[in-house]
Amino acid sequence: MLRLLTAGESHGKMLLAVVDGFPAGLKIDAAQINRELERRQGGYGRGGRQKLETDTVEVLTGVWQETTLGSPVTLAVANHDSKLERLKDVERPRPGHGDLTGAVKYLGSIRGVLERASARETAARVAAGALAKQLLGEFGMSVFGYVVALEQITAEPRSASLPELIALRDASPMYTLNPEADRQIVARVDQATSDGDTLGGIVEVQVFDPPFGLGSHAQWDRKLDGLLAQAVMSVQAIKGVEIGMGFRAAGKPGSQVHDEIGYDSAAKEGPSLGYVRKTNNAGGLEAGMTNGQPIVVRAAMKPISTLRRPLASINLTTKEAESAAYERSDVCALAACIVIVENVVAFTVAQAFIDKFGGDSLVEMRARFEKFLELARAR
Ligand code: EPS
Repeated sequence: MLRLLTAGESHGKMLLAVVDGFPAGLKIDAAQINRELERRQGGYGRGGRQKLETDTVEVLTGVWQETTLGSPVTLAVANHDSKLERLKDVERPRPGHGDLTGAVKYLGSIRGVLERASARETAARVAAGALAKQLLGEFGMSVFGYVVALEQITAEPRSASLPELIALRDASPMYTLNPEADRQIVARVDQATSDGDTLGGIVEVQVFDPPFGLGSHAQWDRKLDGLLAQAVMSVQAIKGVEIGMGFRAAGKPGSQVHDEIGYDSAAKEGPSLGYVRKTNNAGGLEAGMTNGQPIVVRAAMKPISTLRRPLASINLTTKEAESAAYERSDVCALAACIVIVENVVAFTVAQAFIDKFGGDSLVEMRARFEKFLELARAR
């Protein structure tokens, strides 16, 4: 079983990810983890914090001669802006943040909650997801995410080869696949910046070439669509998750939703095992199991809850009406959001992969993976 715990406050010493149950025998590429961390810091509309940080990973445990041992892998990302002990408490909770709920629940300070509720925690989840991507890569899978809408502006994705799409996304200020939409998006973020407001949007992730049979129909908490929804919904500021056609499927008849099944023996050696589909409205998941098509997950990010022009709130001590506190923040963190969701999806798929093929060593996993494919092709 692959598990992840993260620890750390936004302005504490560091963020930590403890990855337990990661197989032995994978040569870790720390530069690839750093590239994901760098991508998380990017995108148009980010705040001042990202100018202070250059997130890089330090692998503290679980590795010998750059190769995993099967023991817990601890990944650390240091905070340069580490000043928690000097920071004062906050009195005026921000609507939409964890300030009020956490201070009441823990009978304590707002500072003690916001430091952990902050999206800075996602640096640890991205580091763990980047490690998971390396494992998925060993079995031919790739995970690719992009922004599809900012507020009301849609950025329709292009179709091209994966390397071309990656280059297009990485050149985009909002990590979209649509340079025309980018011009409108940049103008809208500039407008929100001068208004003291914030913006959200929609992101989409695809996992290419997953094998058949990840997840299970047999029990509710083993269904991979449910596990993906939980993991993605837990990302800060996410308010909606869809698989494949998602909410749009509710507005169509079954004949326009379900992906008709064909067989093409020429595709037998590929992830579909020859069971081909003309559409992928199911987003690669039927009855909580992968069906050999790409996994497609979409998520809706609300606008960040820290507004430079603050909303109405109260003073938590006096209970008098006051406007909410403002702390340095982002106007739009949608580009960071897609990097986070991409890596959270990668980690969840790696968990399902290890459930199916075991997680002691890469060598054993590979043997079991090949055997399963051989048996499934003969099915
Ligand atoms: C973030 C770091 C934080 C915020 C943001 C995300 O740093 P600071 O609070 O020092 O500016 O910029 O966190 C929030 C949006 C939030 O609401 O807490 C990061 O590294 O992603």
